[in-house]
Amino acid sequence: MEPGNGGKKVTIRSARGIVTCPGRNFVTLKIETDEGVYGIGDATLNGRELSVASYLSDHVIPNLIGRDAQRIEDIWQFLYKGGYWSRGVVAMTALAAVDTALWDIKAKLAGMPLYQLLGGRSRDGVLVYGHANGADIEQTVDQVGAYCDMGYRAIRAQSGVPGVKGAYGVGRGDMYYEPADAALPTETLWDTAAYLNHAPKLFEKLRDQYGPDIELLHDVHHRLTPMEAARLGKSLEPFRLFWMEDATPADNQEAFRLIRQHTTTPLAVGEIFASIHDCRTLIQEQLIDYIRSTVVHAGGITHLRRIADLAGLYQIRTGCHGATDLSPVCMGAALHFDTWVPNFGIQEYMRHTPETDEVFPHDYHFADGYLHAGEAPGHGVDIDEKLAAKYEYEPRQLPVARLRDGTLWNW
Ligand code: GCO
Ligand code: MG
Repeated sequence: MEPGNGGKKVTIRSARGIVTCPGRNFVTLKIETDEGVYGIGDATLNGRELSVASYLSDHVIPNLIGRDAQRIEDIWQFLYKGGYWSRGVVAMTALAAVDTALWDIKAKLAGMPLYQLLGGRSRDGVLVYGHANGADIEQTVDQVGAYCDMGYRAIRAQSGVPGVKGAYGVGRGDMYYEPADAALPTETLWDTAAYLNHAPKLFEKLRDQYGPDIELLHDVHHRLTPMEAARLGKSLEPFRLFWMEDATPADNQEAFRLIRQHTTTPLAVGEIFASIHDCRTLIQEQLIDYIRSTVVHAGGITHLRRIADLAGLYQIRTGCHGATDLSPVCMGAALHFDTWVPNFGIQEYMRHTPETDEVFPHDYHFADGYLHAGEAPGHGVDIDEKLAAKYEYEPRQLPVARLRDGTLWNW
């Protein structure tokens, strides 16, 4: 197939969702064309994987067969407007998978890495942040040191909170963090007072130990009210965080006005957003500094570019979500996006396990605190279907959190 192909139709011949569980569940959409070129997209929604798999097989794939794979925008609009009930995260994750697979195909047909097709390289490497966590401050401080030794220039730090069982972000073991740990939600405890008392001590210790230069990040994970978040932001100002993430639930975007009035600690939000409408106020009122939306949950490359362009008008930078429940396919596509996007901030990089990496061979690599997308045509990630078939789906859901009096809280 010569690049460009003179506008000849490239027909979608077949498409299928592939569910696999190499230690955790992933859903991958594979779209095949009559030219023998195929593309893949991540369709994983942690704890709701089968909902997206059935949305794809029941409602999306029948609409793809026979269409021209090159008509990415038209297919995006067809699936978005044609879905009618458009903006839910299941529909947008399914749409994202289609979009990612079609961009993969188009770049392969053009014979170039996806970032070239988007507009070429804007940076030599993609700054990433790793995840240091520990049962207490001491362990977490040691883990930050281990990530410094691995060459990370930016590190998220999460530690256990005295008296709080199952504090967010503290993994089992020191490398991989996977919160979806049971078929039904694990109940965890939350205690805001204990947390607000504890968090500043962690970052004071980190600055004492590692000095002012290493970039430190923290994820509050939706746990605080706006004024509590303002208080935490103020208490962390002496320790110069790169960002304080998900400080309060962003269902009410205007809540961030309250935080903004009280603290200069940079704010990041958006990993659970499914469309530009979920963050329009946050962006247009400059209530945040980084938008966390990513390829797999926010409508794919096509929609994420629109979010990034809006954010760029307000000097807000990207900070794509990149936890282990986003597959290497999403990571690969995100890295090409990150390599191009002008208002790039940082990319989350939670390493996948060796089993996962085996199922999803890829050409991106880590070096000296940066991830580098490969030069293979497309987004550079594939799926080994035979190997994937060996890992049966396992029912898993994300935890819930309760306060000490039993009140159901934000996890
Ligand atoms: C992050 C996220 C994750 C989520 C997970 C949910 O900042 O990486 O908050 O830790 O909890 O992606 O599936
Ligand atoms: Mg987060």
